[in-house]
Amino acid sequence: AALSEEPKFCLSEVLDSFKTCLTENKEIIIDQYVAGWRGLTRFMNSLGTIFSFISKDAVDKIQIMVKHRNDVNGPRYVTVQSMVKYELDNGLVDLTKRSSFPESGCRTLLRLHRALRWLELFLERLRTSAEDSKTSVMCSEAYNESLAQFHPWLIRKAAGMAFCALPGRSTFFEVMNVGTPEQVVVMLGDALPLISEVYQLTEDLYLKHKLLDIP
Ligand code: 1Q0
Repeated sequence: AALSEEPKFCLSEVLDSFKTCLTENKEIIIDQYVAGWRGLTRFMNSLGTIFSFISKDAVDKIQIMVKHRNDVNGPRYVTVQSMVKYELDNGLVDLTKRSSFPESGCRTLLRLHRALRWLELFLERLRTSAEDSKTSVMCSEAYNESLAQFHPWLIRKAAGMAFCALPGRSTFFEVMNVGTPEQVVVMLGDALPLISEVYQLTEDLYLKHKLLDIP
C-alpha cells in the first residue's frame, strides 16, 4: 500500500499492545507483545532512514517470532511461559553457544526483552523531562543503562551517532500523535507501569530458567 494509506501512528495504541499482552494469571501473550514491537518499529521508521538499521534488527526478530507462531507448533508459542516450557522440554535452545538453534524463540525474545528495558527507561525520562531537555541525551542515558552492555563497540558507536540525529522533544511528542504534551505525559504515566510489569515478569521467568545469557 502507498505510504499515505498507512494508518497514522498513535503511540498510545502501540503501548496498549503491551497492556493487553498480559493475561489475568500474568502470562504474556506473544502475539500482542510482537504487535507492540511492530508498532514501535513503524514509529522508528517514521523518524527517518538513519534509524532503519536499528529497526531492521527488531523487524528481523519480530519475523522470527511470527514464523514460530505460524509453524505447526504455533500453539506452543501462545505465551512466553508456554514457549519457554516447550523449547526447554524439547531441547530447542542453545544455552551455551550458538549452534543448532540460532533462531529459538527464547533467544529471539530475549533480545526484544532487553530492548524493552531501554524503552521503559527512555519513556520514563521523556515523561519526566523538562521542555528543553535533549532527546539524544535521554536516549543515550537509557541505552547506556540497558542495551549497551549487550552490544559490541561498533554497534554502540553507531547507536550513539543515530541518537544525535533524533528530533527534539516537541517533534517527538507530535509524532506520537497522542495530543498535547500534557496528554502525552498522562498517557506515558498510564502505560509505563504495565511495560515495567511485562519486563519484570519476563526477567523473573528467564532468571528462574537461567535463560538470561542465551548467546
Ligand atoms: C527512538 C530512538 C531509538 C533508539 C533505539 C535504541 C536501541 C539502539 C540499538 C541499536 C542497535 C541495533 C543493531 C543490532 C543489534 C543486534 O546485534 C542485537 C542482538 O541481536 P543478535 O541476534 O545479534 O544477538 N539486537 C538487539 O539488541 C535488539 C535491538 C532492538 C532495538 C529495537 C529498537 C526498536 C524500537 C524502537 C522504538 C522506538 C520508539 C520510541 C518510542 C518513543 C515514543 C516517542
